[in-house]
Amino acid sequence: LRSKFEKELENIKDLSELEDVRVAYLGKKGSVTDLLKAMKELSVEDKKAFGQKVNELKGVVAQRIAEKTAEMKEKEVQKEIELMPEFDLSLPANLARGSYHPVTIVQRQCEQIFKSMGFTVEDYPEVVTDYECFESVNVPKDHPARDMQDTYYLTNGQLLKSQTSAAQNAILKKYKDDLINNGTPIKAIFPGRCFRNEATDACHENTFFQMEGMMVGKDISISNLIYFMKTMLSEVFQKDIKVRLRPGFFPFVEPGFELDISCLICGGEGCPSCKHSGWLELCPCGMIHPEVLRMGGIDPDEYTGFAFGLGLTRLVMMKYGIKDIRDLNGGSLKAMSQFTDDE
Ligand code: FA5
Repeated sequence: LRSKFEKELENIKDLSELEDVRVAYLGKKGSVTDLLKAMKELSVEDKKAFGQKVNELKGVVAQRIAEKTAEMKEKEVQKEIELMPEFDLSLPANLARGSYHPVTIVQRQCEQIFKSMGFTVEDYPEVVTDYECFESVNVPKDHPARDMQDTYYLTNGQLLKSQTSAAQNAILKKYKDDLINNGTPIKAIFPGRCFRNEATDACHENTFFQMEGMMVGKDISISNLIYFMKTMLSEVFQKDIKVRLRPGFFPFVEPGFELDISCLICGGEGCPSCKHSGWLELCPCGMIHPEVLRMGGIDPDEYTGFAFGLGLTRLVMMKYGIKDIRDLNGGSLKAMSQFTDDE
């Protein structure tokens, strides 16, 4: 049987023939298996000697098949290599590289700026509850301020985050113990994508990015807020930017402000990008409302803080002179590849 097997093995041309041979010898009805089955007819003494021989044979057959399999596979690879066209190593390589989206570039710059001032960078889901997005930031159900943002509600009762303020409550709760027990001020930024059912125009999209920031501690005041806003803007633009601060209403801050920047597309003359006003609403902000602190587990009689909600996508428009915000979601790889992160 062994020599018959060796002969058959020699004549094999490919892996499927090899598999046939394996089945013919080692399969359920294979010759070697048959020999093992026949053992039950033998006397106890014969069984021992015969069994040993058959098992040896089985081992050899299995090993030879494994060797042959490796040999055949190697041959197939060699054949494929021979069939391949020759490589021309002198051909120029395709050096086209992907690029970051300008929002990513500016978001990372902002993160670096705030990290260097001791802020942590937080991530937060895009699908949130009504409590996170509204109630926990002092916008109860039926509050008229809900009309300020046309929100996309999901059928399961959750919603697409319409503002990064949705993370305020969770972040206050995350760091409050460190504030209360160790006196470590809360300093966090949380960039994120927001969704609103807006009629779109040159400065409004239904999907856009904001970057929220918060600082809470003892004696935090409006001057801290103004300092961080100014530093961030001068670092991002690398030049002095004309800004104006005017009163603004948001239920989660008191007092609240609108921080506008002079439109860099038209130099403040008025154009579609700034709705012809010369100014662009960029970063509403204010002192965190006592109720918001309380809902975050922080005593407003002991601690104060500021919060801001930077319009990150609008900041990108201004930084790169992009006239229409919709171009940033247009999906043109060619347009987006102009921006590099070393600017
Ligand atoms: C808010 O979303 C507040 N949560 C911001 C805030 C946070 C205030 C903390 C106070 C304290 P508002 O809806 O104005 O506010 O949006 C903030 C900024 O996001 C705007 O100034 C603007 O720059 C940007 N923004 C708002 N809506 C759009 C939109 N549809 N398309 C592009 N950018 C937008």
